[in-house]
Amino acid sequence: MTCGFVRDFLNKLFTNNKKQYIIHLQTTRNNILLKTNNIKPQKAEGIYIMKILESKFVQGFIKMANDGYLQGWHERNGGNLSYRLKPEEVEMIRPRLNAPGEWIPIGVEVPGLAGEFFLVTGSGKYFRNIIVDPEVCLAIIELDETGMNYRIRWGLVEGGRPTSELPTHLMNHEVKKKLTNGKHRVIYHAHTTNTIALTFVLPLDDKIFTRELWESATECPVVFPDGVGVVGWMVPGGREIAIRTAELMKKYDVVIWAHHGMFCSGEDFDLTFGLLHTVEKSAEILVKILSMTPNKLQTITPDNFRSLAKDFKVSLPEEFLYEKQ
Ligand code: 2HA
Ligand code: ZN
Repeated sequence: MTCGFVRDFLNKLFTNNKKQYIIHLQTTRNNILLKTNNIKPQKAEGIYIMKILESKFVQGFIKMANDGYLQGWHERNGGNLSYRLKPEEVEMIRPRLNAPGEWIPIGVEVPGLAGEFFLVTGSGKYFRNIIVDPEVCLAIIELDETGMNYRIRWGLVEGGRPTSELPTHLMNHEVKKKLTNGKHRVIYHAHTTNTIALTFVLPLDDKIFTRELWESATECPVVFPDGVGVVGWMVPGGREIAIRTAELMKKYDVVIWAHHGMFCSGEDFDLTFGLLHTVEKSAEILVKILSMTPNKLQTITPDNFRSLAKDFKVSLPEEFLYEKQ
């Protein structure tokens, strides 16, 4: 509300001398950043051309990456993020894309994503630097008509490649695009401390992880009613782990990589960040419980979950509501 008021006020102020200004209000934890410029999006053949860095999806991407860094999930170059652009976003920035370079093999085939554009983090780039120098740390890539190759169309201005987990990101995108009729656009991988810790003490089983995470915070079954999948330790960055993860993404929006981290899929930046945040928060509670005692004195029971499902109108698969010995 305050932001809207400030924006209106500034808009009046800056349009007084007939110059058009675009005003961006970026709120961070401690301050409000005010950025103005006097460049109106150019209109060519009915399409607005935006500066790539000023477009809403790039701003949302950068904010999400920085939020993840501030949570402590992205030590060094840990983690990666990708976003599948909407057709209108591609058209809005197309005149500002680089001339097409060479096609590079992805390493997996994703024909369901032929011709799509993605904003992705760069391999070896640090999340903490994204907000400072997005054009160095990020890339927009385009996929070819076979879904076997990509080329870089923007970013990585000091060189480099897209994330080492590009095969997993793209295979997950392909699965989710199909299953959600194109709704899911964001895939996020983070090195979530507490979830990783749990993979050393809980059996690496979807049913056990889902049930233990659901039990640790009441909101969990409402936020991820389908549960979570778990992949045992595998070499990251390749085709095998991509295939295994994408298989689990057919059933879940959350996949945990043992001793490594988590992958989440969602419609937009808020929902995807919120999903990963909720899983990790629940894992933190469980780590605290297990640090105090191996035995809970009381917990949320299978019947409690059934009541919750009814009131919150979610369906919770019975496979996760087993009686414990
Ligand atoms: O370094 O997180 O899984 C990026 C990664 C690899
Ligand atoms: Zn990782």
